[in-house]
Amino acid sequence: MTKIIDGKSIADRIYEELKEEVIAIKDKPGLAVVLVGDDPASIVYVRNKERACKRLGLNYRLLKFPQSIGREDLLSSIRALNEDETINGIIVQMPLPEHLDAFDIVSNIDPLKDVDGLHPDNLGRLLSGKPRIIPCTPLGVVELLKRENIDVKGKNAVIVGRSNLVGKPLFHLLLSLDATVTICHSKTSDLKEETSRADILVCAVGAPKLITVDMVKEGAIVIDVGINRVDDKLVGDVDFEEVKNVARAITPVPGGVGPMTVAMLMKNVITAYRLQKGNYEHN
Ligand code: BQF
Repeated sequence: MTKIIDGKSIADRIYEELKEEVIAIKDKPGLAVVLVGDDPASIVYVRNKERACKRLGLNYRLLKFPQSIGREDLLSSIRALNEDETINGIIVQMPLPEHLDAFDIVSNIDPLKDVDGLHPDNLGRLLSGKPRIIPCTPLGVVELLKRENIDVKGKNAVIVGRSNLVGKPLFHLLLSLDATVTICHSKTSDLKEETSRADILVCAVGAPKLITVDMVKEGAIVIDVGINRVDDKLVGDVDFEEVKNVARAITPVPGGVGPMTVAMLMKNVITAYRLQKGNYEHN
């Protein structure tokens, strides 16, 4: 029988664990979220992060800027957050408007406060096998596998999607866990051939029903990172109703990887707080 992996209830358990960690900390760690523009999906994500902070008793600050904000104005507010001792984590909500370069903006966050783990220092450390702050979604995926007792060592892990946010960091995380890892993307010549070999298949593209049942090996673990709005409903990148009949385990959308991403952000805020206090016991 197929296991439907309940990301929401695993995230709930993580919140209970993190609550204990927050209680043990003398002051309240704080997260600042920088939101540019008013993309409706971004507004939902930002609200989820605020709720998670409230749940754990973390300080939360939202900085909202118009779509038209210039680079210098945005950077000066980020520099102020870098200097603010009540703020331990800073995230810039993605996507940014066209005229702003995400790499450039994120490179100006203090790497010890970069709780999305996207600063080049943090990405470089992950690639070197010495991670400090790991991007939330990839961290959520491996935490989900760990808590479901899914061993990745020696397995064929196939990732569809090569973004800096998900595919590339996840490649390094799974590699460090001794999986044999393949990344597929829009120019992959035979996607079905690649995905059919996967013991663990992760899809992070943003294309509804990209992964159909004929592309999945019987007994595979299927992790759906995609979030797409179709007819006012959220769906992943995997044709869930079909694929669930052949997979050994599969994550639903919503309620799979999404809640884990937000829980891992909270974990990263606590990690960042400790790094700033000079306590290097983390992850
Ligand atoms: C759920 C994100 C793409 C691009 C930028 C719970 C979230 C989503 C889904 C959430 C995401 C995705 C976030 C569910 C934050 C995850 O129940 O399935 C939570 O809030 N996410 C983001 O901040 O930026 C994104 C996806």
